[in-house]
Amino acid sequence: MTKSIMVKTFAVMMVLLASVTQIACTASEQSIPTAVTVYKTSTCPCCDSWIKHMSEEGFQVTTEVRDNDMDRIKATNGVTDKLASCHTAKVGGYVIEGHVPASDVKRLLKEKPADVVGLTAPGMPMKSPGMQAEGLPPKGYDVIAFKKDGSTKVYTRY
Ligand SMILES: [Cu+2]
Repeated sequence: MTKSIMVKTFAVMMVLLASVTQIACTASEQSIPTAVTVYKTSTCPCCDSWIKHMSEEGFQVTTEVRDNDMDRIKATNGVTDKLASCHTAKVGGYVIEGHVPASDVKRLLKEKPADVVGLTAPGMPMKSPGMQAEGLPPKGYDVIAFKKDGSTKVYTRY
């Protein structure tokens, strides 16, 4: 009798342990930070603010200061003058130019469009993450997707 209760208790404990382990694994899979490399100049405070925004949104950001190399980095990543902003970032094989909200980067990485090179917020939109006070919503600009064939389309309108 006692032995049977012990066996049952042990079985219940194993089931509980298994489900706890499963929950823990699921949670850690979801929280693995996505690596982002950001190329910027040393004199760009708004780039640093965007990096902070991305870090807070769960990305693991590596910063590369390239004071004399930004034109070449943009050119080799398909960022034309018309598409250009301050910093240029690489994440999951995509190019992220300028003050693109983290939510758009997350959507891009989820959708994984094969024809898209990257996203850009051309220029320096005043109401974008990194350009305005923290926590305010993006407003008054478009995030543009630029494609392998050279075409562009509006990805998100703010
Ligand atoms: Cu900027």
